Amino acid sequence: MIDTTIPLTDIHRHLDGNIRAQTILDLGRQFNLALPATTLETLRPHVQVGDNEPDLVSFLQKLDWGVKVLGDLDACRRIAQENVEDAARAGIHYAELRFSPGYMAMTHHLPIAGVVEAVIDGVRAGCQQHNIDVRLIGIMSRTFGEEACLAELDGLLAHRDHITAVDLAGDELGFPGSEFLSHFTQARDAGFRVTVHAGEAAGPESIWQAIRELGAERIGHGVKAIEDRALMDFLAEHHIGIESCLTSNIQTSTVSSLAQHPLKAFLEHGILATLNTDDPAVQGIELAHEYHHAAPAAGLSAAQIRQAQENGLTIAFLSDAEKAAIR
Ligand code: ES4
Ligand code: ZN
Repeated sequence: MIDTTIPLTDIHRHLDGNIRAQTILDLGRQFNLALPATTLETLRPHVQVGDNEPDLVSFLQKLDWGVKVLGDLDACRRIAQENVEDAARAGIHYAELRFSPGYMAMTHHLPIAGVVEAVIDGVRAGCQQHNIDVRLIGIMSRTFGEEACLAELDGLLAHRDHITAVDLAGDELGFPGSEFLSHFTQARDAGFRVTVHAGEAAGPESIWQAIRELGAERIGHGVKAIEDRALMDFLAEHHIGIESCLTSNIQTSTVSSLAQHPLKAFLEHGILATLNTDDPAVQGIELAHEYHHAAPAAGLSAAQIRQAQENGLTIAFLSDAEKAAIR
């Protein structure tokens, strides 16, 4: 159950993985694009996972139509604003919304710094209309290689004051973190906080790499930490939080069933693990589903679910004063 006395956070939520199906239709029409379908019902299988996907890369392909319809910067502003509205409607008090500006810019050759600015503007507009606090995390999409990630970092640095952290997402097996050392050195030097998708498709060594070489303060998914006892100890001791996304891990075939998910073991080990969505529209879920269905199915007790909720604020990329203000 969601504890109404604790602020509800979603600190692993992809803005570009959460574009409304109706908006994809609207923008497809506006920009005269040949979509694979023209009704909500027939579009759904193209933009939402149905059965579980065989792997992470297949899952990620479901995000493609959402960004292919981003024909101009206004479209980027619109989907950012709608994301804030949807998060607020989901009952979230504090969200960290992450996005890959290069991925959003790619199809229609938009300027990357312009995409970053449009997202910032859309989020600002959404926050003025809804009772929610939002911070932005800029993603470097490893799937498109080192050069593309450098271009993303440049676009994020152009709006440094409005971006809280950076992340590395995408194809973890094809593009190991070791290829992105200079990106993260530069990001940390600029004062960005750091979270990294690791231990989702690859093993525990990818999590060690993210911490030791990229400077990750939190880990996205981190599922494979369960295979390395010393890593579990390290995560607990050094307060490195884990952003768990239970349903996502089933849908990407990272974990075979919720009963097998390591989140309960992470919490029992004293790791600051949390409950989050990932790409809610693509997944066909919302945060309440993770609290009310996925977490109990993963064997979490009511007290452990409450602990995970509490951890969300503990590991949020906020100062102590900002956390106090949200309570
Ligand atoms: C991811 Cl872009 C994205 N969305 C969800 N899960 C992911 N894992 C790696 N990249
Ligand atoms: Zn993710």
